[in-house]
Amino acid sequence: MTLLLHLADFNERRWADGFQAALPERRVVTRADTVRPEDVEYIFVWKPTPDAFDGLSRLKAVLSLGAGVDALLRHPRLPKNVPIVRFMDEDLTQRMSDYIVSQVTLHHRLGTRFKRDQQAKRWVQLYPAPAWDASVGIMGLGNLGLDAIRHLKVFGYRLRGWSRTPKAVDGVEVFTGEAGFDAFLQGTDILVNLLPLTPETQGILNYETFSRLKKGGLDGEGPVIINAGRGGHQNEADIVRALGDGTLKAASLDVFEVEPLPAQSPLWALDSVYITPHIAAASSERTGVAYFSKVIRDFEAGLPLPNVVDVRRGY
Ligand code: NDP
Ligand code: OXD
Repeated sequence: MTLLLHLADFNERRWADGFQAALPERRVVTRADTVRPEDVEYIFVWKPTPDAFDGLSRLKAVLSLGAGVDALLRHPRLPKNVPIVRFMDEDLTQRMSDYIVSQVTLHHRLGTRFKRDQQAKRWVQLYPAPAWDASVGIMGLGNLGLDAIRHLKVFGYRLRGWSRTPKAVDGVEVFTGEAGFDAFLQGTDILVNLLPLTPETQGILNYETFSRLKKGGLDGEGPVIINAGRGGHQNEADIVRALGDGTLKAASLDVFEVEPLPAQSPLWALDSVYITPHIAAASSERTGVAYFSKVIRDFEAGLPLPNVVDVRRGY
């Protein structure tokens, strides 16, 4: 069995050494090694090049380093009928919840307002309302959305959630699909995006969405958005416009339409925007190797593949 690593932006050799140690009985190769494509049974990918899958005629599974598979599903030569296993693990999930909690608490405690006061050397004792006065709306109630909710609950926030199919989540007011979107937005002060990028969710963070959010919450400093999904969810021109006319008061953005965010983007200069370079939840080498080695070992032993992407649904 040969496992081929195809990782842009990552040190393929180091990951390969990790896999080789975890799977000593298998052959683990990188793009720098010589390999016959027909020998490859598993490919572990991040940002595959156009020829990444060429000649891989005996592929058993595509293993995605990313938890989000939008780019992979758009690959023009992605093999059909080969299952795709996406990364899902505690370490990545915890990091994402850390990010969400840090940004929600920043905005609830009026971070932008006090930053501006500091810059102006202004001492104004505005006391932020308690957490239960702030309503946090999570778009996407999957692995990451539900874990963020679990962490936010401890702080006492009023929680709302939005998903494609109906679900019950303890302590959370849940809204479903197109029909529930407006009501979901109308009661939300802090909008958190943890959706996968699909044709249905592309561009969902737009001016129309922002203008439907609850007005005047967070002591008059809301509404705000936090996007840790994908850059394709947001219309950046609309974010700039909404921040300019007060429809939005602040935005935390981890992902962008174009990454790296171009130097000429107006977002860089806005003091109500909190930019991080797509680092909300990295996949760690240690947990990634452990997770995918187990996936391969279990599958070879006859167990089903976990976390298989539903290609028709797009996530
Ligand atoms: P999941 O697949 O576990 O959950 C997706 C959720 O989104 C589900 O609740 C699903 O609804 C909901 N959803 C999908 N389509 C729609 C729709 N059209 N309308 C309403 N709800 C919808 O994904 P994860 O939680 O694991 O990950 C979410 C995304 O986070 C990833 O796809 C990736 O893009 C992003 N991500 C970003 C990272 C970063 O560093 N910034 C790191 C890791 C992931 P239902 O439950 O009904 O199916
Ligand atoms: C992911 C990511 O999808 O890092 O895992 O964005």
